[in-house]
Amino acid sequence: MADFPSPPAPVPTGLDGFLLWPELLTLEQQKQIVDHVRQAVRLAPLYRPVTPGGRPFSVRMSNWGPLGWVSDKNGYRYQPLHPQTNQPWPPLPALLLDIWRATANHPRLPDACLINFYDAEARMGLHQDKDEADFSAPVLSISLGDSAIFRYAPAGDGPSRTVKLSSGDVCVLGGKARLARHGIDRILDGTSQLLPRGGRINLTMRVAQ
Ligand code: MD6
Ligand code: FE
Repeated sequence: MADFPSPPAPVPTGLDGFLLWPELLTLEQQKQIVDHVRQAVRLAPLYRPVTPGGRPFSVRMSNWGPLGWVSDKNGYRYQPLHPQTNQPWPPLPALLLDIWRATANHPRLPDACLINFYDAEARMGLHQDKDEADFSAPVLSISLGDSAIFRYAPAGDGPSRTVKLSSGDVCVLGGKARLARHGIDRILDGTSQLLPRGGRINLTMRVAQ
C-alpha cells in the first residue's frame, strides 16, 4: 500500500503549533475513510455520552484503537472497551496511521482515535484535550462532510479566533498549541455531498497512554 505523501507547508493559523492543511485529503481518500467509519460503527456503534455532570453531548461518538475516549458520570478517560457493547474498539485503519506518520512529526503511533459525528445542530464546547498521559505527542484531526466553524484560543489567556474546517482538512494541535482551547461553534448544514444524509465526521488521533 502506498504511503501517504509529504504534505505541503501548513497555512498560517496565528497559533504556534496549530498546523492546518486545507483539503489535504483527496475525495477518494475521504471516501475510503468514510467507508472505514461505516465499518467501525457497525462493530462499535455511535452512542451519545454524557458529561461528568450528566449532560448528554450533542455529538455522538465511537473510537478506534486499543484505547477509546469516553465520558460518563465517573469522568473523562480512555478505556479499552465500548461502554455499551463491552467489546474492544476496532483497530485503527492503516490509512489513518499513514496520515499520522506524514503529518504528526512524532515517533510514537496513536493508540486511540475518537470518532465524532455531528448532525446539523451538534456543537462542541471550548475544551482542552488533556486526558492523555504525555502532551509531547500532538492530537491530529481529520474533518469529513459538512464544514464547521472551529474556535481556538491559546492554552492560557488570550482571545479566541475561528477558522472554517471543511471536508478533507487535516489539522494538528501540537507543541505550544497542544493544550489550546478549542471547540465547534456550529455546523454549516448542506456544505458537502460526501455524506449522503449530511452531517460532519471528525476523527482525532491521540497517543493516550
Ligand atoms: C472537531 N476537534 O473538530 C473537534 N481536538 O470536531 C477537537 O476537539 C480537536 O480538532 C484536538 C485536536 C484537534 C481537534
Ligand atoms: Fe479536542
